[in-house]
Amino acid sequence: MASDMFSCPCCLRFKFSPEEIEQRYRSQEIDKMIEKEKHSFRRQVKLLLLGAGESGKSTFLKQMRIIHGIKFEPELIREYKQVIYQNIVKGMKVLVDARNKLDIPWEHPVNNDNGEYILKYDNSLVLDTRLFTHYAPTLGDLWKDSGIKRAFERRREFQLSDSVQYFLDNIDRISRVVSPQYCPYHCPYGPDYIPTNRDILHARKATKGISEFTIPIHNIPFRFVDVGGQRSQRQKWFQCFDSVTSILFLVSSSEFDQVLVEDRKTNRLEESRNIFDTIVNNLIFRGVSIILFLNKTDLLAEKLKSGETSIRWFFPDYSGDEKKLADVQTFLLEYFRSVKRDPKKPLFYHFTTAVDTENIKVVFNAVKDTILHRNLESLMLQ
Ligand SMILES: Nc1nc2c(ncn2[C@@H]2O[C@H](COP(=O)(O)OP(=O)(O)O)[C@@H](O)[C@H]2O)c(=O)[nH]1
Ligand SMILES: [Mg+2]
Repeated sequence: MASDMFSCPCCLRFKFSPEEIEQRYRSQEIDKMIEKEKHSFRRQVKLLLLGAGESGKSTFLKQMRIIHGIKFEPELIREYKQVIYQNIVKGMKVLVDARNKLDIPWEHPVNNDNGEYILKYDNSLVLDTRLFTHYAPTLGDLWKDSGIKRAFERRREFQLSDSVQYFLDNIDRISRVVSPQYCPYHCPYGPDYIPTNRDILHARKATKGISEFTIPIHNIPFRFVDVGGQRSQRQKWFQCFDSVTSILFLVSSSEFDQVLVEDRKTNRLEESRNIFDTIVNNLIFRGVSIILFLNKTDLLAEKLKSGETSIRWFFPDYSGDEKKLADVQTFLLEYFRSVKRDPKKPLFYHFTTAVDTENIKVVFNAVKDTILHRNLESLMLQ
């Protein structure tokens, strides 16, 4: 009440000198500024991306850039191009090696020599455009061979990165090089292949250490913290555990029939659930909202459709329809939800495909609402 009276210019005129009025105005402005500062400080949102290796944490962060219009810098795009070249050649080496070990016959015997040639590629060599385009026709021929296709179908028996199929299906586009004299724009290097956002989303490079990226969303800084997920990287996680608003925990839901890269024997889903157990039941995160992403829905759907594997072989208590996506998803959700010890702690969840921008747009909108709503609730309690 009192402050309303003071702010009314007509009343003030009769009580105070012009200097006093000016001073009061200035102090009111300062109060407002302090209030605003306090508010914006409290409103910073820190999101921790957690989950086992290859669950999709870094891909989700790339989507945050894409969705919020923050372009990848040209230098970063060049780096991704290298990563993509590496993903393809190393992926084909794994497939050729697996074909040999699994004793699968070649469809075209000439590919025996092609395979040997690719196996000789030394992983430490820098794969520049020149070297990659040299390998490209051989890679294309090998990918068409039914022997390699069969090895690919048996990929759960060895370690193959999930994006290899996407890149090999796109090898013609990725290996396109126009030599300078043929470039219609006469540019010095020709309009060579430039990775698209979709290609960048599929590029796989294991995260080492901790990487952060802040994006202002509705004027609130959203600080995303991405970490390495493999066993050797996890001891670094606790360094980023303070002042967390929300944890986005990613699970690769298509991995029910795969084993870990780290020891080649532990079931990947089991490992993922053990990590989830230590996070969701951790007292440090008592007031932190935890959002579970059952990711790689596209790959899970494909796997179930292929009929080459069954969740029941790995989880004998599965009682749903082995081919039905919704049944498997319900089972997986329960598999994770059941480790949560505090029944009062809410668990939010989404079925996601991190490489699909439209899907992540919808999911992130819902996540944002959850986070801001919960943040508001906790602010009101303070
Ligand atoms: N098809 C498909 N691939 C995905 C999905 N999420 C991630 N990937 C791919 O899986 C690989 C591992 O993802 P990444 O984000 O690096 O996992 P991280 O170790 O948790 O950071 C990358 O090649 C991604 O492109 C998904 O939902 N569907
Ligand atoms: Mg990562």
